[in-house]
Amino acid sequence: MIEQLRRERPLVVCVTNDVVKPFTANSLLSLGASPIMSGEKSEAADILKHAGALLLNIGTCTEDKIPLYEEMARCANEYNIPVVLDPVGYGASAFRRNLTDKLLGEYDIALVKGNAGEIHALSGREAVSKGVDSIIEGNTLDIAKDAHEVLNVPVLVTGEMDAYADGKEKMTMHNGHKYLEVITGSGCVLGAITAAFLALENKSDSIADAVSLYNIAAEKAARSATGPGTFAAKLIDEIYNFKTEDYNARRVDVHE
Ligand code: ATP
Ligand code: TZP
Ligand code: MG
Ligand code: MG
Repeated sequence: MIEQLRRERPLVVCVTNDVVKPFTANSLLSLGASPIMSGEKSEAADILKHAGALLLNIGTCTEDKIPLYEEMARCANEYNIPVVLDPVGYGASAFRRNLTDKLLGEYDIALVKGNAGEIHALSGREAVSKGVDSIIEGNTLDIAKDAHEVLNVPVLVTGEMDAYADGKEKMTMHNGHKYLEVITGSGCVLGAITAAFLALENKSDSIADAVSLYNIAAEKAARSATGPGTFAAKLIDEIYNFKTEDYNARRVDVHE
């Protein structure tokens, strides 16, 4: 799919947080996709008309931006474009919970992705996030399956072991590097990359391909990084240089 992606260069509309916009746009460009960041409700229909996917990341959303998120979701649904929702900090505040619950309740979401604390709380369990960081120890596959059962949408839970659950597939993915925990936006960027893959084909393989590519790129970047700063730059290089053979050489996925 990576070759198809580089040929098709799908447009990914990103309504995302202020912390991660350049990192997200650079990662999508390195991948071969075409990013546009937007914060303007009145352009939703115009830009989504040509888009392959929409990313909604609530990381720095404010009350006045709720109509923007809703209009983007509405237009994407109208045009049948997959929507990836990243409920950043879901457990951290009532504002984040109410916004996420509204988006999930009123629009078709192709994928909810978040860290273990966010998705655990999203299933109606006790909120165990500290700000945007997960502090939960639970098994990500159990958390993904639980959330899928409650929400009835495909769910990706990230962490040292990533886990995915939809109506047909339950699986874990085991690539990645601990440097991803110490750069801000590593989860947010993965949300954008899954959106780019879903722009090509909306199936569970698309998610697994996206997660594995990103985490294998991270493993390769970590080989020559001297710390989180150099790692972040090398991660973009390794996304850019990723080859199909890298999957064969390093990928570790386990299907239930
Ligand atoms: P948090 O804010 O809690 O860090 P997040 O939204 O940034 O959450 P993560 O769960 O850190 O998201 O996941 C982001 C990426 O980092 C995913 O690709 C995941 O596989 C990877 N990752 C996270 N922790 C590790 C780890 N300890 N080892 C390997 N890869 C990891
Ligand atoms: N604060 C609001 S959004 C954000 C921070 C630090 C970025 C979170 O990024 P990630 O990828 O979820 O760690
Ligand atoms: Mg993080
Ligand atoms: Mg996150």
